[in-house]
Amino acid sequence: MEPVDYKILKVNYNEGIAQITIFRPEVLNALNSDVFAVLNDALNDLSKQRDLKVIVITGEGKGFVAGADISEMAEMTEHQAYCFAKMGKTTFERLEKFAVPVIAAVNGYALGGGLELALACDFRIAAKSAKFGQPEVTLGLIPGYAGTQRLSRLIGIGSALYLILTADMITAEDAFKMGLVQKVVEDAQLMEEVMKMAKKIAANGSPAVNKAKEIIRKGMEKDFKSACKLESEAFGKLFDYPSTKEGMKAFLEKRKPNW
Ligand code: CO8
Repeated sequence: MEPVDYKILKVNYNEGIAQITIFRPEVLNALNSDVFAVLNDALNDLSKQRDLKVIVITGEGKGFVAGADISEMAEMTEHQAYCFAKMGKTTFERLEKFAVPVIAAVNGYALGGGLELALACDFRIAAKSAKFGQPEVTLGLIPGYAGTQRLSRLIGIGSALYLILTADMITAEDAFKMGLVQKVVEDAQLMEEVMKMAKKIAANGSPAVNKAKEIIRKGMEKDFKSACKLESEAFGKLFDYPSTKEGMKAFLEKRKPNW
């Protein structure tokens, strides 16, 4: 797939790894309706790429995403605010359910809707100088892209309440200690480290990787017994894929799998 330049969002594609960069550095990549529209276009295009393995999302400049666009929200009516929240929620849910893993490469401010975007990704790798927070209550708002729900499920109710009620902005190291990010790296190494990780994932059997994501996510919405049943069904289904046999055959023949 050729690089796509939507002006406010750019997509680069290389060997099954798509890098989506939100590109509104002048407002720290704040999310407005146009960003959601092109992000959906980009996801439509990517869903047609048969060799797609991993998506990486990042932001241009010193922000990952500093939240929903306050200048657009400030003028909204109740109905417009409802529709704006719904558009963001639907888009983030799409990322969460996307067939391949989605990694957030958090290069800078991940605030409000920006943190909610990172939460909808499968995991988060942060640059050392990145900052995290849910400042909505300082604006008289609450998180509106499922942040109240995803944050508490990810880091526990106490830490989620602390972050949302105080609106404290925390460092990448503190976010790591809370389990909000999975790894912190030097700023200059962020994309290199994330791409290394993406390549590692891409080198694994992709039906297995994608099934694991699907089952972990679906299982979180079920009780333990039903979730384990889902896992058994998925485990069985994988044996319909040639890559499953190839992975085990390659091990036994002491060679790399030829997926
Ligand atoms: N929306 C619009 N513009 C923004 C945003 C934003 N979220 N964040 C930053 N900007 C703009 C600034 O206004 C500034 O523009 P200008 O140059 O024209 O003055 C430019 O980006 C650069 O920002 P700063 O000069 O403020 O940069 P600093 O380095 O001094 O400060 C901060 C960086 C601390 C990140 C600061 O910009 C800030 O506090 N930003 C707002 C963060 C925030 O409150 N985010 C939450 C927004 S609310 C939200 O996300 C709700 C999500 C759910 C919505 C549900 C749908 C209705």
